[in-house]
Amino acid sequence: MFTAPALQAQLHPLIQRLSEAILEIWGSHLALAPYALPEDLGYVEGRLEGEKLQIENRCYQGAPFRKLHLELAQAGQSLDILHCVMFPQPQYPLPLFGCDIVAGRGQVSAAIVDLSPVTPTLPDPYVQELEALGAHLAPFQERRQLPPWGTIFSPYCLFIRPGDEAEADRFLDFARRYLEIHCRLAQQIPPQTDPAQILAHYQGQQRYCSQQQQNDRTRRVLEKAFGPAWAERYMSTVLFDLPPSPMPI
Ligand code: BLA
Repeated sequence: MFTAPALQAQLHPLIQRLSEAILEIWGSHLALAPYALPEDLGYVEGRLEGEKLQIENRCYQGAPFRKLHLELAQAGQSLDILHCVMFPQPQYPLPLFGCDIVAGRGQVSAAIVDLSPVTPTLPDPYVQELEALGAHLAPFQERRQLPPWGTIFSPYCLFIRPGDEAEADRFLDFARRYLEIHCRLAQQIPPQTDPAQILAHYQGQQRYCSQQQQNDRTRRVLEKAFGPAWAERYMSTVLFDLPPSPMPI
């Protein structure tokens, strides 16, 4: 189950190292089963400005997570992407772990990691651990500003353009720690039974997905390679699909 994705070896070293870390941490903390993506969307090829665009998806499920998704993509020499989101089952008040690394021509332009709340604030144990870790206060040469749809992210969101290898290493270290904290706490925090709370968690995830679907940068890459209808289907069924409603309508 944990063989390296075929694309991995060709990608920017930060993407290679983080994707290895994600698969390793998932495998050591969670009991994983495959999660079926739409059949034609596991591995995808298109063309982006004359170059081959390849997308490779890994998708699992394992309590308390509904869906664990790791995507690697490459467009010729010009664009390498890592995208990862962990969707909890809506009974849990757990945040969404999300990260994205975008590298163009060997240089990482965006590296973002967050534990994004589905409740007004993160559960207390997350706040304590993330405060102690201090990624939100750590010095980086270039912290990037969040786009307007980025209101979904927590105060601990780390969004940078790494200035050198030491900063890339530091980002990798923080991203691993966010993931380790999450895998540990997710198994300690109990599910809730109150339907109103479950619905609130579900709506929090819904909001996360609809905000992420407003990321024009992602949409534009997919539209250029595959057309607008395909991009819409991919963003709403593979990248940011909504869980089935926990409530009878
Ligand atoms: C930015 N995402 C980007 C950019 C590109 C992509 C090309 C612009 C790079 C830059 O600003 O330097 C492209 N990302 C993709 C593509 C996929 C992808 C094609 O994942 C998948 C096929 N995006 C996420 C997740 C987060 C995220 C989970 O998918 C955060 C947890 C964030 N990406 C994110 C943010 C930006 C970005 C905040 C900057 C957007 C902006 O500045 O407008």
